[in-house]
Amino acid sequence: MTTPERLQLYGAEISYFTAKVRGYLQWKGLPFDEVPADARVYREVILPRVGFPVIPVVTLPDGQTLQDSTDIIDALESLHPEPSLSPPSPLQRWLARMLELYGDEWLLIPAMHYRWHHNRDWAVQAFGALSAPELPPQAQRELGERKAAPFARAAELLGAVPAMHAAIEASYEALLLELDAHFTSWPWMLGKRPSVADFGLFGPLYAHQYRDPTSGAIMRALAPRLVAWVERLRDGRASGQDEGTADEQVPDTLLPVLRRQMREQMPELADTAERFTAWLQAHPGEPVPRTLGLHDFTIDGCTAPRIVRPYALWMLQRAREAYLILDGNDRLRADALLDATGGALFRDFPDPVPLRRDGMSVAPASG
Ligand SMILES: N[C@@H](CCC(=O)N[C@@H](CS)C(=O)NCC(=O)O)C(=O)O
Repeated sequence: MTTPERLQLYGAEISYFTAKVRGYLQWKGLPFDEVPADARVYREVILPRVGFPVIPVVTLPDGQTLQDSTDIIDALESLHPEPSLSPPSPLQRWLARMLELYGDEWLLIPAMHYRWHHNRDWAVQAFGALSAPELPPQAQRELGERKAAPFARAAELLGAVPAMHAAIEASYEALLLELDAHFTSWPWMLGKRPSVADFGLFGPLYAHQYRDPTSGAIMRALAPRLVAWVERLRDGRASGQDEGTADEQVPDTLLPVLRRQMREQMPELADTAERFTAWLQAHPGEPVPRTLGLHDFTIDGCTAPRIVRPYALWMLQRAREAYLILDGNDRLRADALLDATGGALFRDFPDPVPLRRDGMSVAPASG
Protein backbone atom coordinates (compact mmCIF):
# COMPACT_ATOMS: atom_id res chain seq x y z
CA MET A 1 0.00 0.00 0.00
CA THR A 2 1.47 3.39 -0.97
CA THR A 3 1.27 6.35 1.39
CA PRO A 4 0.28 9.75 0.01
CA GLU A 5 2.78 12.64 0.12
CA ARG A 6 0.68 14.74 2.49
CA LEU A 7 -0.67 13.93 5.91
CA GLN A 8 -4.02 12.13 5.51
CA LEU A 9 -6.81 12.38 8.07
CA TYR A 10 -9.25 9.49 7.67
CA GLY A 11 -12.43 10.46 9.47
CA ALA A 12 -15.83 12.04 9.12
CA GLU A 13 -17.64 15.29 9.67
CA ILE A 14 -20.08 13.46 11.98
CA SER A 15 -17.24 12.01 14.08
CA TYR A 16 -16.44 13.38 17.52
CA PHE A 17 -12.75 12.51 17.62
CA THR A 18 -12.15 13.46 13.98
CA ALA A 19 -13.29 16.98 14.89
CA LYS A 20 -10.76 17.09 17.73
CA VAL A 21 -7.88 16.18 15.39
CA ARG A 22 -9.09 18.39 12.53
CA GLY A 23 -9.34 21.39 14.87
CA TYR A 24 -5.78 20.72 16.02
CA LEU A 25 -4.39 20.29 12.48
CA GLN A 26 -6.00 23.52 11.34
CA TRP A 27 -4.62 25.44 14.33
CA LYS A 28 -1.19 23.91 13.82
CA GLY A 29 -1.18 24.91 10.18
CA LEU A 30 -0.14 21.45 9.00
CA PRO A 31 -1.22 20.73 5.43
CA PHE A 32 -3.48 17.68 5.30
CA ASP A 33 -6.16 16.00 3.23
CA GLU A 34 -9.28 14.78 4.96
CA VAL A 35 -10.53 11.53 3.48
CA PRO A 36 -14.09 10.48 4.38
CA ALA A 37 -14.00 7.03 5.97
CA ASP A 38 -16.33 5.18 3.62
CA ALA A 39 -16.56 1.38 3.42
CA ARG A 40 -13.54 1.21 1.08
CA VAL A 41 -11.35 3.29 3.40
CA TYR A 42 -12.22 1.01 6.33
CA ARG A 43 -11.42 -2.06 4.20
CA GLU A 44 -8.27 -0.81 2.48
CA VAL A 45 -6.71 1.59 4.97
CA ILE A 46 -8.07 1.43 8.50
CA LEU A 47 -8.44 -2.31 9.08
CA PRO A 48 -5.09 -3.27 7.53
CA ARG A 49 -3.20 -0.48 9.29
CA VAL A 50 -4.93 -0.38 12.69
CA GLY A 51 -6.47 -3.84 13.04
CA PHE A 52 -9.91 -2.67 14.21
CA PRO A 53 -12.56 -0.26 12.87
CA VAL A 54 -12.11 3.23 14.28
CA ILE A 55 -11.73 6.84 13.22
CA PRO A 56 -9.83 9.12 13.20
CA VAL A 57 -6.70 7.60 11.73
CA VAL A 58 -3.79 9.69 10.42
CA THR A 59 -1.09 8.54 8.03
CA LEU A 60 2.17 10.41 7.59
CA PRO A 61 4.18 10.74 4.36
CA ASP A 62 6.83 8.38 5.81
CA GLY A 63 4.22 5.60 6.04
CA GLN A 64 3.55 5.81 9.79
CA THR A 65 -0.02 5.26 10.97
CA LEU A 66 -1.34 7.12 14.00
CA GLN A 67 -4.54 6.18 15.80
CA ASP A 68 -6.24 7.76 18.83
CA SER A 69 -6.77 11.51 18.83
CA THR A 70 -4.59 12.01 21.91
CA ASP A 71 -1.66 10.03 20.51
CA ILE A 72 -2.08 11.67 17.10
CA ILE A 73 -1.75 15.13 18.65
CA ASP A 74 1.18 14.08 20.86
CA ALA A 75 3.03 12.50 17.93
CA LEU A 76 2.52 15.53 15.70
CA GLU A 77 3.63 17.85 18.51
CA SER A 78 6.92 15.94 18.77
CA LEU A 79 7.44 15.97 15.01
CA HIS A 80 6.51 19.65 14.64
CA PRO A 81 7.36 21.45 17.89
CA GLU A 82 6.43 24.94 16.62
CA PRO A 83 4.01 26.49 17.26
CA SER A 84 3.72 24.55 20.50
CA LEU A 85 0.28 23.50 21.65
CA SER A 86 1.55 23.41 25.20
CA PRO A 87 0.19 26.29 27.34
CA PRO A 88 2.80 28.58 28.88
CA SER A 89 2.38 27.60 32.54
CA PRO A 90 2.46 24.16 34.20
CA LEU A 91 -0.85 24.98 35.89
CA GLN A 92 -2.51 25.60 32.53
CA ARG A 93 -0.92 22.45 31.11
CA TRP A 94 -2.65 20.49 33.86
CA LEU A 95 -5.97 22.25 33.27
CA ALA A 96 -5.75 21.66 29.53
CA ARG A 97 -5.51 17.91 30.20
CA MET A 98 -8.35 18.05 32.73
CA LEU A 99 -10.64 19.66 30.20
CA GLU A 100 -9.47 17.32 27.44
CA LEU A 101 -10.46 14.43 29.72
CA TYR A 102 -13.85 16.04 30.28
CA GLY A 103 -14.48 16.68 26.60
CA ASP A 104 -13.23 13.30 25.40
CA GLU A 105 -14.69 11.04 28.01
CA TRP A 106 -17.63 12.69 29.81
CA LEU A 107 -19.31 14.80 27.15
CA LEU A 108 -19.72 11.53 25.25
CA ILE A 109 -22.80 11.03 27.42
CA PRO A 110 -24.81 14.09 26.29
CA ALA A 111 -23.35 13.88 22.77
CA MET A 112 -24.52 10.29 22.30
CA HIS A 113 -27.81 10.94 24.07
CA TYR A 114 -28.80 13.90 21.90
CA ARG A 115 -27.63 12.23 18.68
CA TRP A 116 -29.48 8.96 19.17
CA HIS A 117 -32.52 10.19 21.06
CA HIS A 118 -33.16 13.57 19.40
CA ASN A 119 -31.43 13.41 15.98
CA ARG A 120 -31.75 9.73 15.12
CA ASP A 121 -33.20 9.93 11.60
CA TRP A 122 -30.72 12.58 10.54
CA ALA A 123 -27.81 10.60 12.00
CA VAL A 124 -28.90 7.33 10.35
CA GLN A 125 -29.00 9.05 6.96
CA ALA A 126 -25.58 10.62 7.62
CA PHE A 127 -24.08 7.23 8.56
CA GLY A 128 -25.41 5.72 5.33
CA ALA A 129 -24.14 8.62 3.21
CA LEU A 130 -20.69 8.35 4.78
CA SER A 131 -20.41 4.63 4.23
CA ALA A 132 -21.73 4.54 0.65
CA PRO A 133 -21.83 8.01 -0.91
CA GLU A 134 -22.64 6.44 -4.29
CA LEU A 135 -25.99 4.92 -3.20
CA PRO A 136 -29.41 6.62 -3.56
CA PRO A 137 -30.89 8.11 -0.32
CA GLN A 138 -33.26 5.21 0.47
CA ALA A 139 -30.48 2.64 0.17
CA GLN A 140 -28.21 4.87 2.27
CA ARG A 141 -30.91 4.98 4.90
CA GLU A 142 -31.14 1.18 5.06
CA LEU A 143 -27.37 0.86 5.24
CA GLY A 144 -27.26 3.68 7.79
CA GLU A 145 -29.62 1.74 10.07
CA ARG A 146 -27.16 -1.17 10.10
CA LYS A 147 -24.05 0.98 10.49
CA ALA A 148 -25.61 3.15 13.18
CA ALA A 149 -27.03 0.32 15.31
CA PRO A 150 -23.92 -0.27 17.48
CA PHE A 151 -23.48 3.48 18.05
CA ALA A 152 -27.13 3.91 19.04
CA ARG A 153 -26.72 1.00 21.48
CA ALA A 154 -23.55 2.61 22.81
CA ALA A 155 -25.57 5.67 23.88
CA GLU A 156 -27.43 3.50 26.40
CA LEU A 157 -24.33 1.59 27.45
CA LEU A 158 -22.62 4.90 28.16
CA GLY A 159 -25.49 5.78 30.51
CA ALA A 160 -28.09 7.57 28.38
CA VAL A 161 -30.88 5.25 29.59
CA PRO A 162 -34.42 6.68 29.75
CA ALA A 163 -34.24 7.27 33.52
CA MET A 164 -31.23 9.57 32.96
CA HIS A 165 -32.47 11.59 29.99
CA ALA A 166 -33.83 14.53 31.98
CA ALA A 167 -30.73 14.76 34.20
CA ILE A 168 -28.35 14.54 31.23
CA GLU A 169 -30.25 17.31 29.46
CA ALA A 170 -30.42 19.55 32.54
CA SER A 171 -26.70 19.16 33.13
CA TYR A 172 -25.78 19.69 29.48
CA GLU A 173 -27.96 22.77 29.10
CA ALA A 174 -26.48 24.24 32.30
CA LEU A 175 -23.01 23.54 30.85
CA LEU A 176 -23.98 25.42 27.69
CA LEU A 177 -24.80 28.48 29.81
CA GLU A 178 -21.53 28.15 31.72
CA LEU A 179 -19.52 27.94 28.51
CA ASP A 180 -21.45 30.81 27.00
CA ALA A 181 -20.58 32.96 30.03
CA HIS A 182 -16.93 31.92 29.68
CA PHE A 183 -16.79 32.87 26.01
CA THR A 184 -18.27 36.28 26.81
CA SER A 185 -14.95 37.16 28.41
CA TRP A 186 -12.44 34.90 26.70
CA PRO A 187 -11.80 33.70 23.15
CA TRP A 188 -10.47 30.23 24.16
CA MET A 189 -10.91 27.80 27.03
CA LEU A 190 -7.72 28.76 28.84
CA GLY A 191 -7.99 32.43 28.02
CA LYS A 192 -6.08 34.05 25.23
CA ARG A 193 -4.67 31.06 23.40
CA PRO A 194 -6.12 27.80 22.08
CA SER A 195 -5.05 24.59 23.84
CA VAL A 196 -5.98 20.92 23.77
CA ALA A 197 -8.87 21.89 26.07
CA ASP A 198 -10.44 23.63 23.07
CA PHE A 199 -9.88 20.71 20.71
CA GLY A 200 -11.13 18.17 23.28
CA LEU A 201 -14.37 20.09 23.75
CA PHE A 202 -14.70 20.81 20.04
CA GLY A 203 -15.19 17.06 19.40
CA PRO A 204 -18.58 16.77 21.08
CA LEU A 205 -19.60 20.39 20.77
CA TYR A 206 -19.01 20.60 17.01
CA ALA A 207 -19.38 17.10 15.54
CA HIS A 208 -22.53 16.27 17.51
CA GLN A 209 -24.01 19.22 19.35
CA TYR A 210 -23.54 21.95 16.75
CA ARG A 211 -24.05 19.93 13.57
CA ASP A 212 -26.87 17.59 14.54
CA PRO A 213 -29.97 19.67 13.72
CA THR A 214 -31.99 19.46 16.94
CA SER A 215 -28.88 19.84 19.09
CA GLY A 216 -27.65 22.74 16.96
CA ALA A 217 -30.95 24.58 17.52
CA ILE A 218 -30.55 24.14 21.29
CA MET A 219 -26.99 25.44 21.20
CA ARG A 220 -27.96 28.44 19.08
CA ALA A 221 -30.86 29.27 21.39
CA LEU A 222 -28.92 28.98 24.65
CA ALA A 223 -25.30 29.75 23.89
CA PRO A 224 -24.60 32.13 20.98
CA ARG A 225 -21.08 32.91 22.17
CA LEU A 226 -20.30 29.22 22.38
CA VAL A 227 -21.58 28.96 18.80
CA ALA A 228 -19.14 31.71 17.81
CA TRP A 229 -16.27 29.71 19.41
CA VAL A 230 -17.36 26.56 17.53
CA GLU A 231 -17.44 28.50 14.26
CA ARG A 232 -14.01 30.06 14.88
CA LEU A 233 -12.54 26.59 15.36
CA ARG A 234 -14.47 25.10 12.44
CA ASP A 235 -13.26 27.85 10.12
CA GLY A 236 -9.64 27.47 11.20
CA ARG A 237 -9.64 30.90 12.83
CA ALA A 238 -7.67 29.51 15.77
CA SER A 239 -4.55 29.48 13.62
CA GLY A 240 -2.41 32.54 14.05
CA GLN A 241 -3.55 32.78 17.68
CA ASP A 242 -0.40 31.17 18.89
CA GLU A 243 1.92 34.08 19.52
CA GLY A 244 2.26 36.96 21.84
CA THR A 245 -1.07 36.49 23.57
CA ALA A 246 -0.30 33.84 26.14
CA ASP A 247 -0.42 34.52 29.86
CA GLU A 248 -0.69 32.40 32.95
CA GLN A 249 -4.13 33.38 34.09
CA VAL A 250 -6.79 30.78 34.82
CA PRO A 251 -10.15 32.29 33.89
CA ASP A 252 -12.60 32.32 36.82
CA THR A 253 -15.36 31.51 34.35
CA LEU A 254 -13.93 27.97 34.09
CA LEU A 255 -14.71 27.24 37.72
CA PRO A 256 -18.35 26.20 37.17
CA VAL A 257 -17.21 23.84 34.39
CA LEU A 258 -14.53 22.27 36.60
CA ARG A 259 -17.06 21.97 39.45
CA ARG A 260 -19.39 20.08 37.12
CA GLN A 261 -16.55 17.80 36.04
CA MET A 262 -15.51 17.10 39.64
CA ARG A 263 -19.10 16.44 40.71
CA GLU A 264 -20.14 14.21 37.81
CA GLN A 265 -17.08 12.61 36.26
CA MET A 266 -14.63 12.22 39.13
CA PRO A 267 -16.67 9.78 41.29
CA GLU A 268 -17.23 7.62 38.21
CA LEU A 269 -13.50 7.63 37.40
CA ALA A 270 -12.55 6.80 41.00
CA ASP A 271 -14.92 3.83 40.94
CA THR A 272 -13.51 2.80 37.54
CA ALA A 273 -10.01 2.86 39.06
CA GLU A 274 -11.04 0.70 41.99
CA ARG A 275 -12.81 -1.84 39.80
CA PHE A 276 -9.91 -1.90 37.37
CA THR A 277 -7.38 -2.52 40.16
CA ALA A 278 -9.54 -5.37 41.52
CA TRP A 279 -9.89 -6.81 37.98
CA LEU A 280 -6.12 -6.75 37.44
CA GLN A 281 -5.53 -8.61 40.69
CA ALA A 282 -8.04 -11.26 39.68
CA HIS A 283 -6.71 -11.59 36.08
CA PRO A 284 -2.92 -11.24 36.20
CA GLY A 285 -1.29 -11.08 32.76
CA GLU A 286 -4.59 -11.13 30.83
CA PRO A 287 -5.39 -8.48 28.19
CA VAL A 288 -7.68 -5.82 29.64
CA PRO A 289 -11.09 -5.85 27.92
CA ARG A 290 -12.55 -2.63 26.59
CA THR A 291 -15.27 -2.71 29.25
CA LEU A 292 -15.40 -4.24 32.72
CA GLY A 293 -19.12 -4.71 33.36
CA LEU A 294 -21.40 -1.99 34.64
CA HIS A 295 -21.32 0.47 37.51
CA ASP A 296 -23.48 3.33 38.72
CA PHE A 297 -22.92 6.97 37.90
CA THR A 298 -24.83 10.03 39.06
CA ILE A 299 -25.82 13.28 37.36
CA ASP A 300 -27.98 15.88 39.10
CA GLY A 301 -29.01 13.40 41.81
CA CYS A 302 -30.12 10.78 39.27
CA THR A 303 -28.29 7.43 39.24
CA ALA A 304 -28.11 4.66 36.60
CA PRO A 305 -25.69 2.02 35.32
CA ARG A 306 -23.10 2.55 32.60
CA ILE A 307 -20.15 0.56 31.30
CA VAL A 308 -16.83 0.67 33.15
CA ARG A 309 -14.19 1.84 30.63
CA PRO A 310 -10.53 1.35 31.59
CA TYR A 311 -9.46 3.58 28.67
CA ALA A 312 -10.71 6.63 30.58
CA LEU A 313 -8.08 5.90 33.24
CA TRP A 314 -5.34 6.49 30.69
CA MET A 315 -6.73 9.94 29.89
CA LEU A 316 -7.07 10.58 33.62
CA GLN A 317 -3.49 9.45 34.18
CA ARG A 318 -2.30 12.16 31.80
CA ALA A 319 -4.11 14.79 33.87
CA ARG A 320 -2.75 13.27 37.11
CA GLU A 321 0.82 13.33 35.75
CA ALA A 322 0.46 17.01 34.86
CA TYR A 323 -0.88 17.69 38.37
CA LEU A 324 1.69 15.62 40.28
CA ILE A 325 4.64 17.44 38.73
CA LEU A 326 3.34 20.82 39.94
CA ASP A 327 5.39 22.19 42.78
CA GLY A 328 5.74 25.28 44.92
CA ASN A 329 3.34 28.03 44.08
CA ASP A 330 1.85 26.13 41.15
CA ARG A 331 0.82 23.25 43.42
CA LEU A 332 -0.66 25.71 45.92
CA ARG A 333 -2.67 27.35 43.16
CA ALA A 334 -3.82 23.98 41.81
CA ASP A 335 -4.90 22.85 45.27
CA ALA A 336 -6.75 26.11 45.87
CA LEU A 337 -8.53 25.50 42.56
CA LEU A 338 -9.37 21.94 43.59
CA ASP A 339 -10.71 23.22 46.93
CA ALA A 340 -12.84 25.78 45.13
CA THR A 341 -14.28 23.21 42.71
CA GLY A 342 -14.92 20.20 44.96
CA GLY A 343 -11.85 18.45 43.56
CA ALA A 344 -10.70 16.48 46.65
CA LEU A 345 -11.34 13.20 44.85
CA PHE A 346 -9.01 14.21 42.02
CA ARG A 347 -6.32 15.38 44.45
CA ASP A 348 -6.42 12.09 46.39
CA PHE A 349 -7.24 9.89 43.41
CA PRO A 350 -6.89 6.11 43.92
CA ASP A 351 -4.37 5.75 41.08
CA PRO A 352 -4.13 2.31 39.53
CA VAL A 353 -0.76 0.98 38.33
CA PRO A 354 0.85 3.11 35.58
CA LEU A 355 -0.92 2.43 32.28
CA ARG A 356 -0.26 2.56 28.59
CA ARG A 357 -2.94 2.74 25.91
CA ASP A 358 -3.69 -0.54 24.18
CA GLY A 359 -6.09 0.03 21.25
CA MET A 360 -9.37 1.11 22.79
CA SER A 361 -8.34 -0.18 26.22
CA VAL A 362 -5.21 -0.06 28.41
CA ALA A 363 -2.47 -2.32 29.71
CA PRO A 364 -0.14 -2.00 32.70
CA ALA A 365 2.78 0.11 31.47
CA SER A 366 5.26 -2.45 32.82
CA GLY A 367 3.55 -5.41 31.10
N1 LIG B 1 -10.12 7.43 22.14
C1 LIG B 1 -10.28 7.39 20.71
C2 LIG B 1 -11.75 7.25 20.42
C3 LIG B 1 -12.07 7.09 18.96
C4 LIG B 1 -13.54 6.80 18.74
O1 LIG B 1 -14.28 6.43 19.66
N2 LIG B 1 -13.96 6.98 17.48
C5 LIG B 1 -15.31 6.67 17.11
C6 LIG B 1 -15.81 7.65 16.08
S1 LIG B 1 -15.79 9.30 16.70
C7 LIG B 1 -15.29 5.29 16.52
O2 LIG B 1 -14.78 5.06 15.45
N3 LIG B 1 -15.77 4.34 17.30
C8 LIG B 1 -15.76 2.96 16.95
C9 LIG B 1 -15.97 2.15 18.20
O3 LIG B 1 -16.22 2.77 19.26
O4 LIG B 1 -15.89 0.93 18.11
C10 LIG B 1 -9.69 8.67 20.14
O5 LIG B 1 -9.41 9.60 20.91
O6 LIG B 1 -9.43 8.72 18.93
